[in-house]
Amino acid sequence: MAEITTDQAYSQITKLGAEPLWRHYGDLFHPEPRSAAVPHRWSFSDLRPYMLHFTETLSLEEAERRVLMLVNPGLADPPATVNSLFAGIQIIMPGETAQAHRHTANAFRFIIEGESAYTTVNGERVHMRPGDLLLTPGWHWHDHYHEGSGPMMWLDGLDFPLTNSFEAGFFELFGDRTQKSSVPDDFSSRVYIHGRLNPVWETPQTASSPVGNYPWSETERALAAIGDDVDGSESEGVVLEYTNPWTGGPVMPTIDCRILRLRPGFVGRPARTTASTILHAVRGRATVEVGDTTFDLEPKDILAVPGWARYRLDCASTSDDVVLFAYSNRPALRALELLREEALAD
Ligand code: 1HN
Repeated sequence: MAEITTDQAYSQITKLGAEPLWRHYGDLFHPEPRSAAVPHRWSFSDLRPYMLHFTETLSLEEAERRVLMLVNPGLADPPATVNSLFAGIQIIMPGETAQAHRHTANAFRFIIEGESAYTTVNGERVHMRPGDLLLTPGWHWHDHYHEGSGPMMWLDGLDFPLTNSFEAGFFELFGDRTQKSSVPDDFSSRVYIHGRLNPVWETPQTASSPVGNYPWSETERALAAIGDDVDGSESEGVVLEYTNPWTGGPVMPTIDCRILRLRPGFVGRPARTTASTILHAVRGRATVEVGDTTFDLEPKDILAVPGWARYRLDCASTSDDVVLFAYSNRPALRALELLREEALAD
């Protein structure tokens, strides 16, 4: 090679599509994870009037789904709520249908408000009430229908930031607007919800839980049965994971879902995890520190807790319980041997 200066060598390798690792090393390898996501709270009561506004101006024939995306200020493009996970709030009005489709992204809904809507998941009508957790695992057909009165709203959780980053996102319309019912209504929650009693005639079909709905009545019963004399976890109080009856593990391969009960006066021990988490306040008022910020969560608010951020949960009230719903990408990190979790000093 003819004599060239080092500056010329740098610019010429760039033209050849190469870069010197030694000039980028510190940007690529950090002693600890750095999350692009920031801690952030979305106020449900602030967003609710806009949800209602769009029910008047946008029909479900015009929108595939009437969803407000909760976009993390640090993760705008492509939009995500925390690393690998999405949160949105969906609204559907009486008589409306959200047409049948399927995608490789895993999804769930946690019901916030309203009754008498159902989602048809692979031919099974799954009815929803506030506090219910409904699953639509990847590549399951699903459409929503509201046969009740008043607005129906829920929190949508999806892992599409992950499926898209793997470049493994597929999407398909069913063709007909709705699926026909081909399975007894609420079949899966009737058959699979009994904990240690699983149906012997059924065989596992997918890595995800076969349960269409984890009803709030069962969740509430479990929390009540545990009672007040059990300590629970130092950081998260009485915390229960929704499980896949076939495996005892998470409900879907990339997302786990939990319910937390903080008793009045609970002061959590700080902790951190490489899992990125989204919290939703079901009942009561919680105070949550994430990194340097303290958030007062009102009922129905949603909070982004980025991976490896220090967090601490408090029950702000001394008379009422706090109940929080939490979902995270923990199962994906565990499968890749990237999960690290630790309690911190106060
Ligand atoms: C989706 O398909 C639903 O099926 C909800 O209800 C939210 C957000 C992004 C992409 C697809 C649904 C969604 C979504």
